[in-house]
Amino acid sequence: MSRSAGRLKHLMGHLDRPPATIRASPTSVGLSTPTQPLKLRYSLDNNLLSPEQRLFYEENGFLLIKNLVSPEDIDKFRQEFERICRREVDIPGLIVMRDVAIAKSEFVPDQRAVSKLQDFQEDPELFRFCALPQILKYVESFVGPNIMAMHTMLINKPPDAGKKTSRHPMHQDLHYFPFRPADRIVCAWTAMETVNRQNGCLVVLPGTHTGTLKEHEYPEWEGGVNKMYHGVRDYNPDHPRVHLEMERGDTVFFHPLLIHGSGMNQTQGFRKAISCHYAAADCYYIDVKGTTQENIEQEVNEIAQKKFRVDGVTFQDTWAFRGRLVQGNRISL
Ligand SMILES: O=C(O)CCC(=O)C(=O)O
Repeated sequence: MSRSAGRLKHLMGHLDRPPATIRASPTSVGLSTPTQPLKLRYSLDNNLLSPEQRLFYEENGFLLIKNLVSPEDIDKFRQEFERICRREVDIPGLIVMRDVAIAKSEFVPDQRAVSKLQDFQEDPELFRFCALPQILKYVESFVGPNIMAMHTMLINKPPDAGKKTSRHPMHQDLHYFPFRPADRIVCAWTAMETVNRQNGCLVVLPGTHTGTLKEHEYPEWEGGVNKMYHGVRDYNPDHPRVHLEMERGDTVFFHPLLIHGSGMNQTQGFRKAISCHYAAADCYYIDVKGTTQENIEQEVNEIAQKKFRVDGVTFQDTWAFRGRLVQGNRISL
C-alpha cells in the first residue's frame, strides 16, 4: 500500500458518518488527479474496498474487479441462456430481444436470433448471478446492506450484420430508473468471455458520474437502432474514453450516471455479458413527469400495457414488479 493510501486508510476510519473531506493523491492508473479536497460520497465503508479502490470509484465512477465469477458459474449461465434460446424453458416476465438487423429475418430457434434477455428475475439459474456472495459484498460497498436487484440482463451482442446496429449508444443508466438517490444504485456487469475492442467491449467516460442526468433519445443511425437503446443527446466527444477489455469472470461495477456504451462486434462470435443493477432497499420512487425521463416512461408504459393488457400500470409499478430483495430487508422499493 502506498504511503498516501495508508494515510487515507487511517482517515477513513473517521468517515462515513457525516460525509468527510480528505485530500486525495492521484490513483495508480492516473485517470483523474484531484487537486481539490475529495468527499467520499459514492462509496461506503464495509471493510472490503481498499483506499485505492474507493478513491478510484469516487473519481472515475467505475471499478473493475478481475476474476470475480467462476468459470463453472459462467458455464451454467451460458447453458441456461442456450436453453431459453431453444425455447426449452418458459420464464415468466422474461423479455427476449432481437437485434434490429436480424429481428425481421427468418426465425432461428437458437442464440443467433437473440441479442439480449431482460428481466430474468424468475429464472432461478440466471438469477443466481444476482445473489452471488462475492458480487453482493462489492455491491454493499456502494449501496449499503439492504440490497434490491432491480434490473437483470444477459447481453448476447451479435456479430454486426454490416449496419453497425450491434453498437450500444453512449448513455446513462439512470435515464431508465424512476428511483433515487442515484448514488445508492450500482451496476455489476460480468464478462462471460474475453471482451475487447474487436467484439465490442464496454467504453466509459471516466468521471461523468459526477454530472447530472442528461437528455436521451434514439440516435439517428442510418442502419437503425435497437429498441430502448436511447443515447445521450449531447456529451463532450473529446472526453477521455476508457475501453474496458476484460476476461471471462471479470466484473465491472459502475455508477448509474456514468456515461458508457459499447462498440460494434466485428467478430463472428456472440459477445456475452451478464449484468444486474442493484439499489439500496430504502431508495424511493420519483415522479418523472416534466423531466427528461418522460420519453422513456411513455415507451415503457406502452410496452407494459401490451404485455399485461391492463391500463394504468405505471412506470414505478414496472420496477416494483421486477425488483427482488437479495440481501437484508425490503424497505421502500
Ligand atoms: O453490454 C453492452 O453492450 C452494453 C450494455 C449496456 O450498457 C446496457 O444495456 O445498458
